[in-house]
Amino acid sequence: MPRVIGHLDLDYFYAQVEEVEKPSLKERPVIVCVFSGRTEESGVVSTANYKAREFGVHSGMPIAQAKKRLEGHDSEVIRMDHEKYEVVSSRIMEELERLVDVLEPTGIDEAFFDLTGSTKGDYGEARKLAESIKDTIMKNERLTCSIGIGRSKVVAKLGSDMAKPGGLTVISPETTESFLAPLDASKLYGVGPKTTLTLEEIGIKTVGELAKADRSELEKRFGMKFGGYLLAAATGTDADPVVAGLEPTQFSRVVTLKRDTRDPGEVAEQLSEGIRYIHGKLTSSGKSFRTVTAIGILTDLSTKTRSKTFETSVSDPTVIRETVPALFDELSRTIGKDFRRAGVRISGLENAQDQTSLSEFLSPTR
Ligand code: DCP
Ligand code: CA
Ligand code: CA
Repeated sequence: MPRVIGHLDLDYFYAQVEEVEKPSLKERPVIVCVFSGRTEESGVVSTANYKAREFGVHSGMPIAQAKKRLEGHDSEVIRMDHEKYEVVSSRIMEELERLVDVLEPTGIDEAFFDLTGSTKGDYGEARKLAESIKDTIMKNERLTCSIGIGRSKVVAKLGSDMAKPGGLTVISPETTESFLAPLDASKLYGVGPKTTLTLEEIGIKTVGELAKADRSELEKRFGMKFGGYLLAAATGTDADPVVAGLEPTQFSRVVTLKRDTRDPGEVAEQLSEGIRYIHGKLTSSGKSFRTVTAIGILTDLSTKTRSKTFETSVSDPTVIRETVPALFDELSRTIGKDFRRAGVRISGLENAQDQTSLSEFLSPTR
């Protein structure tokens, strides 16, 4: 049975999350930026929506340069809010985990998955499943993504790259060779500028040419391991399995407050449901935790945190409810500004084999 491997990548992720929060942005060029703080404009573009990309703006570009390119085009500059994207990302990953046989997240906005078992190697079935995954993400999060399906990770990744934005590329085992052959070898996962140059030196430009290359020649140039990988990648026979994602290391929830406030009680109250969600995650995963963090996003959109770490790991989730107001109380005293958004994170997760009794964490350390 051929393997059925998928790769999913969310489109212009940070910027698309911002568009969902403020739909009028969809009509305008948007750049999400990381400000270094040195001068008002210093920093880089983290990502840009496709409207902004039309003007040549891209990830990693200095903010000043991006602004120049977007001058007169009614663009929006947004400060990167990593917590926010993390929260959306973990929700999507959890949902995906239910929809596929095995999920291997490889970044904040992407994951490999395996559908071999549930499709019994049927690529028509795989197409339907991939479409329903796209529909689910659209329905739940209003976000578009790109998916590639193929018989190996390398092929699946090429498929999702090619499908960008918003598409689906299904490369069945029968069409893999003809799909790969005309592509530039530099498109293959793991083939950077240096490898591309060396390949060109031995007369290889396309994946088809690489697939026909002499194994010993590749091994001589690139070493046994990477040489072998190149040949496998070029023939769509790289055998790397999809490995279930790492154990979660944290659970978090961030909400936008009904009104800006610095009252810890009011903040804790509005985080009630988020805390309940975290309780649920703790119980269902059988984890205990060491650290509770209060996350405050202020009216100037800066993020401030305050945490408390317990000496022993805690499995009683009511501790979160007790700790959060105190942490927000401390936070609000130091910042002198209102919170616009607020969140809770628990981390230092461990498997809760032995239940820690309440008395054991009554003397917390900082
Ligand atoms: N990112 C970043 N700095 C970079 C590249 C990316 O901060 N140099 C962040 C912002 C992106 C996210 O990581 O939204 C995901 O990166 P991708 O490379 O997948 O790029 P995008 O999702 O933004 O766009 P695409 O539609 O091309 O996938
Ligand atoms: Ca992406
Ligand atoms: Ca990505």
